[in-house]
Amino acid sequence: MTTTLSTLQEWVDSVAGLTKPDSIYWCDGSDTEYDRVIAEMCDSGVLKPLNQESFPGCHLHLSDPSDVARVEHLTFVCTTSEEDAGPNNNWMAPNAAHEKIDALFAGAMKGRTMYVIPYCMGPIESPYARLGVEITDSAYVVANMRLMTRMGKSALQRIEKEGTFVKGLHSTGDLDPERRFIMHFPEELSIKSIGSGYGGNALLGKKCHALRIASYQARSEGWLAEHMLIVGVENPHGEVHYVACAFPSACGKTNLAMLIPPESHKGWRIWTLGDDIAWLHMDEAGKLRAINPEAGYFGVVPGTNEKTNKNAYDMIHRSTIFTNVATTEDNEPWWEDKKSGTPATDWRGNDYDPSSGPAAHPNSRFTVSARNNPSYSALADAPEGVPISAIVFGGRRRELAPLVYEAKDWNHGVLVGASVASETTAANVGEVGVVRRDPMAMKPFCGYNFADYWSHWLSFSDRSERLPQIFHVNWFRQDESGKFLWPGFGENLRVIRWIIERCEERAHGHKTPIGYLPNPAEIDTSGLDISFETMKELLSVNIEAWQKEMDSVGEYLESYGDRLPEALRKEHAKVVEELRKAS
Ligand code: GTP
Ligand code: SPV
Ligand code: MN
Repeated sequence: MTTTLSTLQEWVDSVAGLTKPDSIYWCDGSDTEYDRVIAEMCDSGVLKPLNQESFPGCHLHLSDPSDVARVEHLTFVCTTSEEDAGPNNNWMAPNAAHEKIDALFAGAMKGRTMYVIPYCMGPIESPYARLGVEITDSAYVVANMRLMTRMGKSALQRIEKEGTFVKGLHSTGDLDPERRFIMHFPEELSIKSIGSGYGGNALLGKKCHALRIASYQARSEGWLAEHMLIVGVENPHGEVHYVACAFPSACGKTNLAMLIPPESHKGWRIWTLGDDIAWLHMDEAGKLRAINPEAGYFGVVPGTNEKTNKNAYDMIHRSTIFTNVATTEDNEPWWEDKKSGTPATDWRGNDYDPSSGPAAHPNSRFTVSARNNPSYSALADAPEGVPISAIVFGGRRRELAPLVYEAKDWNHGVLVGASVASETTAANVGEVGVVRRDPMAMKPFCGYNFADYWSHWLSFSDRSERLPQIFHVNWFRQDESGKFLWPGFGENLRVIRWIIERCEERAHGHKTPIGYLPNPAEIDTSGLDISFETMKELLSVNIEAWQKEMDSVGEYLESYGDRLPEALRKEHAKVVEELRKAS
């Protein structure tokens, strides 16, 4: 296979000239190709088959121990003007960045195969879908892209028809963290990534394209590319509301997207459309519609069990790639909180020794096709996407943030999103458990200046009166002993129900300075072992603590200087004033 599109052919030729691969292979996306690539990786030791009786079609990949997560400190947005990238991004001038990274790419594929992967982000027939081509020397990337995107022949056909595509160049390089860079050139629609084989750094269709490059494009074209799950919630009458939720990395998107309703919620059903990324477009009626640009999940493994997330637990028992989990004597994958089996070998491939840390890496991942998910919604393939009733922001906050509250209106909702803070997790290399600002859960992923991004969000209220209502949730409040106050997981449906009832104007709530909170009786706790005191604590607003929080939010917003939209400053001032009155 080659291509009739000369710009594509010329780019492939020039990359081959620079990287000097032994051979070039164009991916067609077929099952035969997938099976062959997997078999080749098993031969070379990159993959190991897991127990094929209990885990048919499942394989294990152990990465280099220094290459287990995203590397925000090595991730750059290379716009002509530094201001366009904003204080939220690392920046390098495009010419300097190309020079630096091309020097690392020179000869990087010697002795290796260069794979050309045409892919489509979004349903192949969707007007909202976007195209890309990733060139990589990693067979692991090929297999993952096959599971995560619509990849191969049909994507190439659309690329040849449209002529426009995002150019992504990736090489595993020598995995030396000193020679690792993830660079984005939004003005050129291109990405260059070297020195890492890890998901978010190497599967360029995902965070690099579908968020960083796409958010930049979305701004000038009037849509939104967001770090959001998309879920359909069906009530016992068969009515379905679609909800899009932005939580930071490793803060519960995959879990919420495929939750199993609690026993007490007979007749409720959950339909998964996406677990990580949503592209939101306004339709002619002024409704926001969402598509999931991805076709598979790259999910956190630890914590997944039959109680917390049975759908995920079941779906990763076949045709799944596991990265950096432990294994049992029987060669089954094992991870912390799996609740069955014992680890024999850890994620480094050593005999398991509890004194050397967790058996599975805390950021170990599964890669699996969305079609494996028992709660998969066929509408994930609908070209026009689904209408969104509610947008929900959230974070991992031991203290302060209540279980749920609703913003007063769209503009206040933008402030709520911009104020999101969350404890850092193992999804990025660095310290874990420190609270940092993560606006709209996009801190690592917004491809341009956050101040401009908030202006763009605010602009939607001028364009429609039928926008989704905006909420904030926090599943992660803890008591002094570190125990979670809220049971979470499937029980989160109880909170989602209130959110939907607000959208249907059926729940009253009460107004507080930070927004509308549920009246205690409005969250159904039937069948839950939770005290009235705990619910009261989860649904209270500590005025003094919130005054401090809003001071810190104000400082953060002001760090964006002149570009900070005045309307956001005004929303902040309004909340500060209401808190003052309430104190
Ligand atoms: P990314 O893929 O990194 O974007 O993460 P994500 O937002 O999809 O997070 P995910 O659903 O994988 O959850 C991350 C971790 O949080 C897992 O270990 C879960 O078990 C845990 N978790 C998810 N939901 C809840 C919840 O409601 N309560 C508690 N206590 N933990 C949760
Ligand atoms: C995240 O870190 O938010 C992920 C995993 O979803 S990665 O693809 O590595 O970005
Ligand atoms: Mn994510």
